[in-house]
Amino acid sequence: MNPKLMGVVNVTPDSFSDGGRYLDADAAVRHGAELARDGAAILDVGGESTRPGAVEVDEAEELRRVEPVVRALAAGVTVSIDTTKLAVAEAALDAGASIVNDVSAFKRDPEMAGLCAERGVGVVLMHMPGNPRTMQDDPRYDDVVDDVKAFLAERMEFAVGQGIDEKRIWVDPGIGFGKTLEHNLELLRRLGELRELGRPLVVGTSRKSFIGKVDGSDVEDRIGGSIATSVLAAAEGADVLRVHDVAEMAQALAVTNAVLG
Ligand code: HH2
Repeated sequence: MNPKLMGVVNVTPDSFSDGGRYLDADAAVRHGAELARDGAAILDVGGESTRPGAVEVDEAEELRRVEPVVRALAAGVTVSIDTTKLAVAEAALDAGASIVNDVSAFKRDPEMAGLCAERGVGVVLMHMPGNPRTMQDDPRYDDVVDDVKAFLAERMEFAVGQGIDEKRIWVDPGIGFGKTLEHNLELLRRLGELRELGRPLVVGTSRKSFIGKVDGSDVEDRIGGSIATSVLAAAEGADVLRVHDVAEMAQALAVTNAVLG
């Protein structure tokens, strides 16, 4: 298994896992460069936390946070911009980003699809019911895997309808977004079913609260669970793993591959 690692660069004061650590642009750039050295093929730069209940960041502030970081990092590595806002995506693409990672799958700002089509960039469409403020209010599904798959198929159809080349779309089940512990575990267990969408799969379990729900761990103590779930996701066919701890993840994959031969 040879998934790409997408290293997380959060330029935020309030991200659930690393909020405030890289709010300063220089610190964020240094961190991103380190993740690239550790083996990240893509750096995912975000200026707004999407943790449950997070307050929405004003567009100008989000832009101010991410633009210099994208510009510096994109000079040496592939950068994706983690945003749901058209203006932020546009500025990040101007600064050198080549992938738009929209956790709302173009629902918050449908015009983002046109921008991505026009620029010919890659897009990540992720499943999230509603928005981060409301998504954890009693999430329910008939069958979580079938429902997520149908949602992603519909968003792919929308994106293609807006002129995006289907070959540029990656899909993501949105682990932790509007899901109970059991929903997250079932999605991971049956991840392979999402391959039927025919597009590369992005999976982000890193440091998320469902890990803490399994063993009571705090956010800074979830590397073991992050690695276990990411390796299992890769075995189920994940093509991109979105992780904070790139060096540890790269080692886990190298050793897994050595054992598997
Ligand atoms: N998870 C987070 C943010 N963006 N994008 C994709 N495609 N998939 C994910 O699973 C995903 C994502 C949440 O993690 P993090 O960035 O660490 O936290 P926060 O949103 O609080 O900044």
